Amino acid sequence: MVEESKYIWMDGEFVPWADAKIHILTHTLHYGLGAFEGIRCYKTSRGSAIFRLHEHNERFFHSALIAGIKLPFPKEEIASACIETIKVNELDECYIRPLWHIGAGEMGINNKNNPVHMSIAVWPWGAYLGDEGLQNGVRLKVSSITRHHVNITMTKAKLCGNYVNSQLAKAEAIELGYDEALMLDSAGYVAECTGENVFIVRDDLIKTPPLSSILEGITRDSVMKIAADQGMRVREELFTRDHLYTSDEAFLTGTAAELTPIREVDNRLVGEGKPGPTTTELQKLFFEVVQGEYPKFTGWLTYI
Ligand code: PPE
Repeated sequence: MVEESKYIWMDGEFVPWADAKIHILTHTLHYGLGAFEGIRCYKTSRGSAIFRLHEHNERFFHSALIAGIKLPFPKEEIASACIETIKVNELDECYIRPLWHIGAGEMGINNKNNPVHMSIAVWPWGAYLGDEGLQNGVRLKVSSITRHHVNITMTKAKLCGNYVNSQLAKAEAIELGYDEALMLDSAGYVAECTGENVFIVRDDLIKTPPLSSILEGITRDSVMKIAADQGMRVREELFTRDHLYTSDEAFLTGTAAELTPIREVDNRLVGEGKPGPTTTELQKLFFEVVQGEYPKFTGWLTYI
């Protein structure tokens, strides 16, 4: 169960957690067009700080732009509402979930006459794929479900409906006893997981799939920049599942999953079946960055 906080911001007001309800004819509930963000706020030695708030907020508004939806609040107000929501809930570390959705009004596919609502919920959220996964790596199964094609549902928007595809893949992987599903794109190349981007390390070269069919992950971008700053070689390139099987190391990135090592794919050990040196180093640096301990990237933190 999600750990309840005190208040949820809904259309400009703080509503007690238990009262944050919506109507059953909410358009998004029926037809899936809405979008969310996932952001983390970390405790640092100088107080709590939101990691890359500006970039998440930008993507939140881009999701609306892609969907052709006009949002009722300006970007600046949503950024300050994220900060205020953490403050009223008196949390020093949490996950932040902004969401816009289309409300009740008319029924039918046309959404143009229905109101658009915005909300921000926050709650404490530990290691997304478990503490054990974060430390020792997770086990993946290549999914029988193909990841989105760019021209079916556009993959750069974090649309609620896009996660039906993720849920089908996740359920299949969990039922088969794995931690997460690895999804291939419509051409058969490695795309991403149900809620994370994928990286491999091979002969001292770090590779991640290009932005063609995946979500433009903000953690992905952060890790690529941290690696480059460390003088590591990073390249965006399409690769196949067998290239992943035979890589030296592999890991996942995401706001919820942070930087989680991959120890096994389709019952084949990746490298030695435990987090490799590059993964371990990048994970350590990533946590330094989010805690404001890596001087070059302190600009990514918004202190609250
Ligand atoms: N791909 C997908 C499909 C995805 O959902 C996420 C985030 C990422 C990549 C990584 O993006 P970023 O967070 O910007 O690095 N998934 C969010 C949802 C998790 C959930 O279960 O809810 C997240 O990590 O917050």
